[in-house]
Amino acid sequence: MHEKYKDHVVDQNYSQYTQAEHDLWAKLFHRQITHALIDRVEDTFLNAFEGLDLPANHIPVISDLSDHIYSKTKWRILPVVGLVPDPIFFDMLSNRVFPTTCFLRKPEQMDYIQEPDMFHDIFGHVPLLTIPIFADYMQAYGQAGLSILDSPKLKHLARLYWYTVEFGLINTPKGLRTYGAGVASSYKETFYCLESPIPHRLRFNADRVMLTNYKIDDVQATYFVIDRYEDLFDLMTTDLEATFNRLSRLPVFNPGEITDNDQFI
Ligand code: HBI
Ligand code: FE
Repeated sequence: MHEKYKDHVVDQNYSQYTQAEHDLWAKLFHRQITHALIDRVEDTFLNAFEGLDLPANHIPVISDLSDHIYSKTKWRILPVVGLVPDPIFFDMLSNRVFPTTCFLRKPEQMDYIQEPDMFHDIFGHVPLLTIPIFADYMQAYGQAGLSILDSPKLKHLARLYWYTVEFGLINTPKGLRTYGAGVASSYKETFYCLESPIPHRLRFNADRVMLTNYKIDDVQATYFVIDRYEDLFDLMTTDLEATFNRLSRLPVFNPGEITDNDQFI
């Protein structure tokens, strides 16, 4: 089945990594686990992260990690060069395959990198793939995308991905927490998304999220808060075609815009 992705999948070529890159992985890793994750990421994410037993002091071997993930939720990760085209991305997700980059950011990008590198993909996305309900959501998300690939409606799904998989917040008995891969792998944003008075934090509303644009080059102006991961999976089981048709007739919102119907957290 992975044959069909052969034009996008590369060999990790583990020997390519320099000691300086392994050391940078270790620095990024230790900074997140000592200062950022505790009391900021949601417990299921934290348990999933700990269950992965990722190497702290050197870059992981993607194929070994993939076998570990497969044993948990039948997801696989395959090394790619960078962002893969949407049709491939959605097809991969629909087959429980996640494309992970295999380059590491430069030291000067330690605090922020715009495109996903392997620290973002492995430290941020991989734990989510081992949480059963989230693993199911990711596959259902991929299947939803396959059905609308060639239409502008794909923007609705891209916004949903951005405000949940990448930068989602969740209410928990212990208070507001994050679960997004983009947050969990970012030192600055792990604090910012929960503690800064600047961004808006709104109750998750599917229409509102799928109509809200986002900036890819900075922290979020708005975060959306869910109550349960099941709510995301359930959304994928609704009549999305009808939803996208309805949304395509409605105006979109700017990243930091607020409306009368917004419920602030
Ligand atoms: N490719 N490797 C990779 N990783 C992503 O997160 C990714 C992608 N291609 C497309 C994409 N994300 C976005 O279009 C999503 O919003 C769907
Ligand atoms: Fe990502």
